[in-house]
Amino acid sequence: MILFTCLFGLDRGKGKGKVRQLDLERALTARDRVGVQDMVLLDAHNSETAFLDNLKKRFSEDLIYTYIGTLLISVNPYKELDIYSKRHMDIYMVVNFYELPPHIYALADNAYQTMLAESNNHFILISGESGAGKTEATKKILQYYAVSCPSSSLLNSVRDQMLMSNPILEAFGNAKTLKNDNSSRFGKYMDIQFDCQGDAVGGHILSYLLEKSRVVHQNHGERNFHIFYQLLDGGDEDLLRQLGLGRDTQHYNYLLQGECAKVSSINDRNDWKSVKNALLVMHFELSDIELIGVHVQVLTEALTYRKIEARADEVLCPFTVDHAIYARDALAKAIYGRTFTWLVNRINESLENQDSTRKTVIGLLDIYGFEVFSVNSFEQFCINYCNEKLQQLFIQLTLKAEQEEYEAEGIEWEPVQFFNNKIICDMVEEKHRGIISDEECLMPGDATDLTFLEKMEKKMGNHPHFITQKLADKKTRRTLERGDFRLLHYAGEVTYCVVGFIDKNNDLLYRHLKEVMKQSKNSIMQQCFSSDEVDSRRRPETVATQFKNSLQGLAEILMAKQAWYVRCLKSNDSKQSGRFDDMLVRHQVKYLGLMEHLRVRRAGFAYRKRYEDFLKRYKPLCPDTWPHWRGVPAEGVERLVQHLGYQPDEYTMGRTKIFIRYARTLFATEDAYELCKHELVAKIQAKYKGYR
Ligand code: AOV
Ligand code: MG
Repeated sequence: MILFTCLFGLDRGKGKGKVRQLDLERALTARDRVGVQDMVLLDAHNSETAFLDNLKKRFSEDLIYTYIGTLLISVNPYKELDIYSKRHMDIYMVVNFYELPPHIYALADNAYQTMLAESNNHFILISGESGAGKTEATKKILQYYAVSCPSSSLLNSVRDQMLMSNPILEAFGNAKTLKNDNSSRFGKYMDIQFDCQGDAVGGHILSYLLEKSRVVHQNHGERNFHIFYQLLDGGDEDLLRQLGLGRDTQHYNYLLQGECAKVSSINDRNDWKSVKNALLVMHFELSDIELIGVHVQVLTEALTYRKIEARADEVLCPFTVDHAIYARDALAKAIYGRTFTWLVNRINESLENQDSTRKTVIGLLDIYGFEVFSVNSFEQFCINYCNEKLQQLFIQLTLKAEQEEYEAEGIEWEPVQFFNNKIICDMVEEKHRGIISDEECLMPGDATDLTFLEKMEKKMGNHPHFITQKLADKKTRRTLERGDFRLLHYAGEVTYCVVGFIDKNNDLLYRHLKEVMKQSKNSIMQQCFSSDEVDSRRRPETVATQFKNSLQGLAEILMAKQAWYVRCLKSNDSKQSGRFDDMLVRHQVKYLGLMEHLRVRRAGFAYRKRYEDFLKRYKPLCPDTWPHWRGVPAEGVERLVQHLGYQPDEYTMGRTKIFIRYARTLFATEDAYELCKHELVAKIQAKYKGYR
């Protein structure tokens, strides 16, 4: 019954015996072909092979989504699927989670409906390695909210702006890497604010550590940020002339290092149009009306560094060429990074909701995924550490919290073992002992990359997740170059080259460059380089420490909200549609802890509600408890579920909450509640008629 409901979304309780029989047969045949849509329903639920088979079966039928309870797995199809139309949105809006094939819209809708019913805050954590589909998933969710939530024409502009913030930030913050043609090079957390009617009324974006070094250097096969190529390809002649730019990317050292200015999957010219349009919708209008268009202004800023290169050189005349190049690069990075921050602030101003009525939010988290290249540097270290933190958050919120809750509620429970990556997070961030404790980098003068490495060796020589050349023989057979260190991350081993660590971590900009920038006639630059900073003699915190603190802040924001998870899996490493690489997927399933999650889910309970809340909502369903139950809430709940005919295996009573094993049980109760509500309303209406 569950199965057939799940597969075909048929109405519960409808239909005649014979028809149902046929449907069941159909369902069983279909199950063979398309697998089960919730891993919890797998027969061999302990088997990783069965788990993978199910994913693969579904993938080959273009069914990229599969649940583990309420967690959504998404396998990147690397092709456009016809499952994201308005029609699809409409269907998912009105039907229960389990009654239709799994979908990102179903998860989005579930979070939204829960937010409305319980007036609390939520977030959707979208994770997976580079190229797995996080950014695409985020966009789909945002579109769902923008298109399908109730609307009043007044608010439409907020929605448009929310949607439009995307192409702008992607243009400035994404780039082609070897892993992904549209790889996010910054972390993004976006709150969507809803009023009590469920209207999207505002938003706010937090951005995390942009990979600035890309502005001045790209590895072979990679590009600078999209915006540069878009501008050169799509910008009209006047604009380019005004900026003193030519179309040919070959003229620009900052754009040609990767030797792949043209990417087949990317149409820079069209993207430029979208970005331009988005900037218009976002009202990028500055006060000076002589200026041609807002967008031009902004982009001029983003690109000013070209002009300033010359200025920097002038200022740095007495320096050696290397020094000048270094200073120029540092300035270019600073300008780009600060302009990006300015851009995010500017977008936040347009998304801001002014009125002070109570709002609830759904947060969307889309960060850069775990990545390993042939050479990995400080940037990969930060990105992978960030993923480590998110995995830790996931573990804390699901595997750990879930099991601890059963224990606290006195429910009989066989603990499920899992790898806790806290040990790796600690290794990175522990005070004095961790990799990014600040002392090394802030040591004036004599700290070099190699002394930094030596210090790490001393501190972490015995750590099971840390290896350098000196220690390599003891711990592993694989050789390491001098100057490399290897971390055993939750998602796999990564060898980092220490060269450049100290410099990138300090991220210093010559003081006089800041002064020059402060004097810029350009108002954005003036905002980016404030007097306070130039005048201040205080040494700023290192990049890694700032990043650590901002991630800590993020974790706190998230912990205060109810979590939903999308786990994105990469189907293959060559961006090919229809190819399901078993080894690759198996590896991801393993390190993401999906089997453990399933185990906890299966042995555990899909839903739980505090006795008071359960009773409050459902007491109209039982004459014993309606309208005023007098007695302990737990007893009231017991009567209520007896009356509803819950079977012993369907629920259990904890200290403060009722735990319901299957989603279908709760859905049936919820349906009964809806029916009862309607009957009640009809009764009241009838009575009212009688009075007239
Ligand atoms: P990521 O965000 O997880 O990587 P993306 O969301 O950018 O990965 O996805 C990479 C590419 O995979 C996209 O550009 C699409 O071509 C394809 N893709 C992903 N999801 C879908 C989908 N649902 N349907 C069709 N194609 C899809 V990174 O930002 O690199 O960590 O830093
Ligand atoms: Mg991304």
